[in-house]
Formats: sequence, structure tokens, C-alpha cells
Amino acid sequence: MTIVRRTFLGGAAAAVLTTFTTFTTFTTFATLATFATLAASGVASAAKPLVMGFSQVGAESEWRTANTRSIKDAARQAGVKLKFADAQQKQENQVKAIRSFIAQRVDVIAFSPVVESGWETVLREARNAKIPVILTDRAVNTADKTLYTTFIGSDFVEEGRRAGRWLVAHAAKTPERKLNIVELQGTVGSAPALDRQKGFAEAIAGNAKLKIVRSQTGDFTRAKGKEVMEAFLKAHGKAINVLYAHNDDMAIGAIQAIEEAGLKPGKDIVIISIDGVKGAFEAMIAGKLNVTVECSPLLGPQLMQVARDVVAGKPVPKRIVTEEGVFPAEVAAKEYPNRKY
Ligand code: GZL
Repeated sequence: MTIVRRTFLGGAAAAVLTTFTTFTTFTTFATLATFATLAASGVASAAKPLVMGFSQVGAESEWRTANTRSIKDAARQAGVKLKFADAQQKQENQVKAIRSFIAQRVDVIAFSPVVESGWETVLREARNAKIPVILTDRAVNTADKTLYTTFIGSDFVEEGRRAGRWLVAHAAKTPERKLNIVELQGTVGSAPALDRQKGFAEAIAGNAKLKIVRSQTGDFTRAKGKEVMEAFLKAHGKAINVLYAHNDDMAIGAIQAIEEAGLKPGKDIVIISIDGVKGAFEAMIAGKLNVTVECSPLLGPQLMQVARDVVAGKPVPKRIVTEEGVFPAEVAAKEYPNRKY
């Protein structure tokens, strides 16, 4: 703000100067007032970085590790101040983290809900605190769609359909009359587990050759996938023709169990899985896995851009679906060098 002494100036000059000073003062004041309003409303500004609270499911799989890396790298590149909490696959830890972000008055909350239900209370607390919430990777099952601003992630039902369609096409080329399928499901109650089961069942429905004989959760981990596959082999042994795993980590664990049982994974038991992590490509190149359906964890850059738009009050779509493909073993060696996770 400029203050100029008028004691030594003539009348006309004084009038001009007064006008100029008033204008300058007004402009400066208006700028200061705008800045103060923005700052008071908590909207991030050029000077103050956007602050994001992110609650991650855990570190249960190669996919999750890649997803965390994508989010942290993207935040650093975008100049976003990231408060990151690992929930170790427990919903109560995610609820605690979200409450902590609310107490810290972050600009935006983002999270991947470990399971679909049980979020209304804490999401209402975020809405009452006027902090926007972005869902990434997994969805929540709520009738009140105002509890979150947008959901960025894959279409898990379609991923299940793609796995089923690959098997239907494969079955049409095999001489067996019947193909018995065992299914390693993801975390109980999680969107990917529910939707991948639904999409796969839809795709194979009505096919007399294909029958799911056992389904059990392997919680998306290698260790549990191996343990449950050992139980399947004890109960059904050589009668198992196909394994459908909801993620590559459980499939890789199951491959170990199949080999320890003296069977050839990828040959005695056809294996279909989802994610498209490097470990799956390595298994396909070794002839132990037949196909992986891609589910991209590289959501970081999109999340940071959407978070900026949301905090700036720009409209964003309610649902943002990530583009993905299907990679059978035949293309694994050629595609492997291109893999980013
Ligand atoms: C899918 C993601 C799933 C992956 C698993 O978007 O939520 O969780 O398929 C991960 O590997 O554990």
C-alpha cells in the first residue's frame, strides 16, 4: 500500500495523486482481500501446496506396491504435500486415518477402501468438514453418492468377464468334455473380489463344459494363495483342470503349490489371473501361467490432476475408468519390456 505526503503539492496535483493513491490502495487491498479469502477458505494457492491425506489398503501384493509408488511419485512431481497411511488391510485403520486427515484439515482426502461397506459415518464426517473425498482403485457400496466426489479405478466386473471369455475360447479348442475350475477369490467383501467373481460367472454361464467346483478367498496374497491351492489339490487333485485367481500374487503362490504336488502349472492346470504385474509375465514366459488380465495400478498422475481440479472447484466426472488390456502367454515375452509395474 502506497502512502504519499500531500503537504507540499498544489491542489490539482494533489487531486490527481489522491485518485492514484486511492486506486493503488484499492487495487492492493482488493488483491490482499482476495488472497485472504482464498487462504481462509483453505483453498490451496500458488504459495501453499495442496495437502492430500491418502489411506492405502496395505502392501499385500505387487500390484499394491506399484500403486503406492505411483501415488507417491505423482504427488512429488505435482508438488502435492502427501500424508500417507498404510492400513495393513484393516478397515478400522482406514477409518482412523481419515479421521486424522479431517482433524489436520487437509485440502482433499483420497483412499482405496479395503472393503465396500461400512464407510457412511466417516464419509459424512468428511462432508461435514467440507473436505472432498476421492475414491481410487476400489469403490464403496453406498446409496448416498454425495459422500464422495469421484471414483477413479478399473471396471472389475469387466476384468472378470475378460478372464471368463478367454477361458470360453480356450475350452472350445480343447478335447476334454468337462473342465473343473477352482477359484482363488480376493479379500472377502472387497469390490475387486465381488466384481471379478460376478464378471467371470457371467462370462462362463451356460457353458456345459465349464464348472466351478471350489471357490475360496486367498486375500490377494501369495502366501494365502499357496495355502488355499494346497487345500484344493488335497480335495480334488488331478480333477482340477483350471485355476481362476483374482490376482497374480495368489496365482504365483498357487503355482508353487501345484509344482510341489508334482503337477505342471500352465499345462496340467490352466491358470488365469488378473493384474498384469511383472511376476505374471515372468510366469507366462516360463510357461507356468496362461493369461493375465490387466488391472493398472498407475493411478497416481490422474489422481493428482483430479485432486487439483476438485480443490479448485472444477467439475469432475463421478466415475473415471482406467483403460486396460488382456495379455495371453503368447505375447508375454514381447510385452514384458514395456511393463511399468
Ligand atoms: C485392484 C486392487 C487389487 C489387486 C490386488 O484394483 O484393488 O488389490 O487386483 C490388490 O493385487 O491387492
